[in-house]
Amino acid sequence: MQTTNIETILQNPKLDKDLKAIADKVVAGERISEAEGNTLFDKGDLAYVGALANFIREKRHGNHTYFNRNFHMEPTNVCLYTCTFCSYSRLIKKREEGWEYTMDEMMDIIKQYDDKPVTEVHIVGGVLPQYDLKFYSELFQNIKAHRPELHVKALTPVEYHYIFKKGKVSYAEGMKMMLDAGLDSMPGGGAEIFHPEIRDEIAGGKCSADQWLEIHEEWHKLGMRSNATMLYGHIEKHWHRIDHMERLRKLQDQTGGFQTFIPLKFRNQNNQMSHVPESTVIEDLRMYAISRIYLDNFDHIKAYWPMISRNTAQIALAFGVDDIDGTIDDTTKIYTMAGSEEQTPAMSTMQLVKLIKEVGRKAIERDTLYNVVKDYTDHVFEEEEVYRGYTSLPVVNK
Ligand code: V47
Ligand code: SF4
Repeated sequence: MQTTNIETILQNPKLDKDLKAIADKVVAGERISEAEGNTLFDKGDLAYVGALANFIREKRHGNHTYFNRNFHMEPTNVCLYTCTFCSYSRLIKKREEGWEYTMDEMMDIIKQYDDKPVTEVHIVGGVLPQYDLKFYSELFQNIKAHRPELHVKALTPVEYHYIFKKGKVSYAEGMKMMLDAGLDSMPGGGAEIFHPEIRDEIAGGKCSADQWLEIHEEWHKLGMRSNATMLYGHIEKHWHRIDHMERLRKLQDQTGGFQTFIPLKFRNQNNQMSHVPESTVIEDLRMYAISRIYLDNFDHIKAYWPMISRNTAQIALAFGVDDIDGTIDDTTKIYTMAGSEEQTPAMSTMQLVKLIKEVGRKAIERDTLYNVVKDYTDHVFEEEEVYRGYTSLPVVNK
């Protein structure tokens, strides 16, 4: 897909003067201010923000578009917190309808991937007392003992804050314990919207913005990497989004530990916010573009395809996005429960590569830390590869 060229934007004599000043800064590689971030939301139409974002994306990554081969594992879909946007919290009252895996059951899931060329397991789920510091330390150790090269990307500050408090250890001590147990990186979840005006209403009770940021900071201090998300498109205003990204940009200036920013589109099925309409595709693309422009110290912007559909993910590659997560193999149902179009979120490597190439980008398989695993530019898929494990596994459990 072809976006408006940045030269066309710059040469437009009718361009608003504030937007012209922002475009000049972007071309010069300068950082925009919080006020200018808000101006982008107020005045920047899709063609304008898309042109700026694509300029930055191509300057940083050319046509490269990254994905990895991963699978998701969720210890439980029951949670004692009551975030209003989440389909898990309602299950605490009807616990028997959910699942709570034991250590053996979780290791069984890991083992189902033994002959598959996945490089990462992404572990995230609800918060329950039995999943404590001891449980997760043992889980990480067991995964590493079984498959040392599998990258463990696990849990968010929501779980860490809970288990460290319960285990009476500081954030710094706790993160060191996780590192020693085998944790390789931290995914970006649990961030939602940082500003208390919104956070208290939709995610009251779980870790605060400062606690979320502090746990990432401790992790970065150990020399380790993590991601950051933002749940947008519900009751927040545009300035809350800029405030959220500003807090991330500040921490990133200090630590440099974030790899990727992932705007997560709010989906309204099966939760207490079903009355809140979802954002339009235009708004989703503007969100990707503005995050690419604002977060000048983040290397990557990711579109999480199960939440926005494959078509929107494809278009997003022209609006600042350079990463579309992975083959995923979601063994559970968090995204389907929240209203994702994807009934069984899994794409084969072949499908992902095709999706990227169809819009004229280069498909690059990466590992979690963005080391290149394979450049698919000239790769022609042989039929046998489909059977050798380049496809995804079917859904393996409940
Ligand atoms: O924190 C929950 C979100 C997140 C809904 O780091 C919802 O690579 C939309 O963080 N509508 C967890 N979103 C997922 C996550 C993630 C996903 C993919 C990649 C990475 C990464 C991280 O899911 C939660 C919450 O913000 N979520 N309910 C919903 N109704
Ligand atoms: Fe629990 Fe996370 Fe859902 Fe909140 S978003 S209810 S913390 S699983």
